[in-house]
Amino acid sequence: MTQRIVLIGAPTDIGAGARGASMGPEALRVADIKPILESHGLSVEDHGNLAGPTNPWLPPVAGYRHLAEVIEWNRAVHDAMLAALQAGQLPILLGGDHSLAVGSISAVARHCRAVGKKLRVLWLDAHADFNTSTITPSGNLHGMPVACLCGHGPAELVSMSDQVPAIEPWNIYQIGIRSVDQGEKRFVHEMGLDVFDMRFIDENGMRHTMEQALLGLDDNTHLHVSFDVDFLDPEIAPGVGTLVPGGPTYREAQLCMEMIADTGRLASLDVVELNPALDVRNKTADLAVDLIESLFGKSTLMRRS
Ligand code: 6HN
Ligand code: MN
Ligand code: MN
Ligand code: MN
Repeated sequence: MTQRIVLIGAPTDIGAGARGASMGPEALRVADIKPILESHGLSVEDHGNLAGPTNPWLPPVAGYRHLAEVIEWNRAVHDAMLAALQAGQLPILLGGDHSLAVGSISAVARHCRAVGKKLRVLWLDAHADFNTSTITPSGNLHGMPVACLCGHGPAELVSMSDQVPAIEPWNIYQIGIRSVDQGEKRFVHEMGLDVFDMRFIDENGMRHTMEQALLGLDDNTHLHVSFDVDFLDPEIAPGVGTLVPGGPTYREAQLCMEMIADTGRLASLDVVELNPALDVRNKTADLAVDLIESLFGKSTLMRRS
């Protein structure tokens, strides 16, 4: 059966600390995400962009910046992702900043419970995104989606799925982490998240890291990948708002995507935090699309099976 991919654009930087991720969906289209995936025999429908409030660019209030607007955007994302999943499609969320993963993964978790599937989330990111209003250094909600999904955050975001918490911490595996705030670090340990940080990848290699992160997947597992483009080393991916040195190289990132593709379990995807205002001739968008190609099995064409 051909996978039917649906592209869902969410052009907003409402949860970020820099403006510009709102242009992410268009940059990915300019990088030919649709024809490139189609060139591998995949069926791809572009549903265009969701609508939501503009960015008022105000300071945080009670530990949250733009909370009302973040909630509104996430409701739109949740509904669009859920509709695609219910139609048997494979949704790709074109962000937008990473706060949108609350709506996206809340919908995926809701769908998995409805159809009796197990959920595994791979969180590819330089950051743990596990802050709360009391420990955040910035008030930016893109630093909080994982905490929200695990039940810690504003009620409207925490209760976006059919159940609180939307996901259990042991269903989420973080890869590439290298920038975690002080209070956030304690909270990550307390909640028992599986974190494959850059130290782990340095010591064990990407291959062993991915073998661990993909261990135990079966026919009944829905694999969701939340791909924050700042996962990648800034040398190869400058077009993001929060550059953290020491990320995966081009080859390491390719291997990560290829090993996910090999499982055949990928069922939904977020591509977030791409910031064209900070990019160089759309190079980071081109790279993101190149990696997404691998995520959908490009390299298997070069191998004998
Ligand atoms: N992202 N930990 C920092 C904060 O402000 O909470 C950075 C978060 C970055 C979030 O890149 O998705
Ligand atoms: Mn992130
Ligand atoms: Mn990040
Ligand atoms: Mn390519």
